[in-house]
Amino acid sequence: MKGLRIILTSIALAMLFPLGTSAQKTANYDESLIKPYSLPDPLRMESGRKVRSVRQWEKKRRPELIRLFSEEVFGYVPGKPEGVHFRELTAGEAFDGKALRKEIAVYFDAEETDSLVLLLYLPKEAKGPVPAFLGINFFGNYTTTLDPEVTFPSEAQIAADGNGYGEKPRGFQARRWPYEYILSRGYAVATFYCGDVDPDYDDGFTNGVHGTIYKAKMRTGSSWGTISTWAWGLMRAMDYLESDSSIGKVAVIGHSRLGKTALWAGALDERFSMVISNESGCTGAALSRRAIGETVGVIQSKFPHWFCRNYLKYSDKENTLPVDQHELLALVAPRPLYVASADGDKWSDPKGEYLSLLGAAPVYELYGLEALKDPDQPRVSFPVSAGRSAYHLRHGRHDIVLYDWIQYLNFADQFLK
Ligand code: GTR
Repeated sequence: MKGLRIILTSIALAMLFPLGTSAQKTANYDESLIKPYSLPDPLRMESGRKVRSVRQWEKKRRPELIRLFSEEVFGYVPGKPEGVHFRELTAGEAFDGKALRKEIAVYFDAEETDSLVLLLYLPKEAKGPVPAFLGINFFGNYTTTLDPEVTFPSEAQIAADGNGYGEKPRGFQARRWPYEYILSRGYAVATFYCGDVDPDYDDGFTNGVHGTIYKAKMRTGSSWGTISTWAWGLMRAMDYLESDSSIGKVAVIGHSRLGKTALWAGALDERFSMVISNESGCTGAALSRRAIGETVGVIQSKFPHWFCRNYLKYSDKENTLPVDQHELLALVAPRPLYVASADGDKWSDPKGEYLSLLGAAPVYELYGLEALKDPDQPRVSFPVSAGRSAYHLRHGRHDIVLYDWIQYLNFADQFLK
C-alpha cells in the first residue's frame, strides 16, 4: 500500500514538474535575474478596500490572510480537540541541580490514542512564573541534550515513526539547544520531537495525527500538510504550558522547516507572545516572489507533504500567489517578531527574509509601533531592532547556534520578563 502511494506520488510530481522546470534546474542566486514583482499590500483587502484601522485589520484583513494561507499554502489547522489532557511522566533535577526537568505527555484525545512528549527545563531558583521558549526538534528530545535522564524512545514509538527515530545518538543536536545558557538567563525551555505529531516524510497522509486522531481518508486541496500539523502540535504544547503555573510568557521558535512552522503557529495562535524565525527560508520568512535560492517549485518537488496541495499551483508562478511571506510575518503583529538569517545560507535567501520583515512594517505601524525600515540589509554580525521587530545576519552556514540564541534572549528580555 505504502509502495503504491509512493509510486503514485512520484507520477503526480513528474507530471507537475516535467523536465526543464525549476525542480531540475540548479538554484539561482543571481539577484540580477530576479523578475520584476510587486508585493501584495498586507493592508489591502481582497475586495480592494484599504485597511485603515486596527479594528479592520483584526476583524477583516487578519482573518482573510489566515484563510488565504490556510487555503493556498499550508492547509487548514483544526482547533483544540476536546480530550486534550496532560500527564507528568518524569520529574527531576538536571545540570548539576541548576534546573528542574520534566517530561510531560500531551494526549490529544480522552482515550490517549496519541500524544507528544514535551521535554521542559526550568531554572530551579526561579521565583514565580518564568518566560519560556518553545520549539520543535528534528530528531527526538534525547538528541537535544546529553542529559542522560531524558527518556530514549520506546520500541513502539520507533516503530510508529517509521522514519529513523532513535537512530541518532544522544545529544546529537545538543549544540542547537544551549539549555544551560538559556536557563542561566532566567528562561525555561520546552521542546518536542516533530515526528510525535507527524513523521517527516510523504506517506500519503496517513501517519501522525492525520491517521490516529483525525482518521484522514481523503486529502483535499486545502487539507493540512505537515507544517500545519507541526504548528497544531505547537499549539497543543502551548495548551500544556498555559496550564503550568510556573510558566509565564512563551516565545515560539524554530529553525528552518521548523522555523516555517514557528511562524505559522505564531500567526495562528496569539497565545505566543513572541515569534522567532531562524533561517526559515522558502515559505517561511523569505519572499516567494523573489524566486531566488529555494523556490516554491523546488521546495514542493522535494517536500510536497509539507504544504497543502493547492500550493502546487504556484510552482514557478509565484506572481500569482494571493499572498507573500511578508504577510505571514505581518500576522504576528503587534507581538515581537525576530527574523534571522546566515550569510552562508543562500538557499534560504537571507535578503528575501530581511525584505519580508520590511514588508510587514505597515501592520506594526498601524498599531502605532516602530518597525524596521532601512532598505539596506544589515551587515553580518550587526543585529538591528526597531520597536517590536528585530533581525540579524549571522556569519556561517544554515544552523542555529549560540550566537543566534544570545540575540533572541537579548530581544526577549525586553518583552517577556
Ligand atoms: C531543506 C529545505 C529547506 C529547509 C531545510 C531544513 O532541505 O530545502 O526549506 O527547511 O531543509 O529544514 O533544514
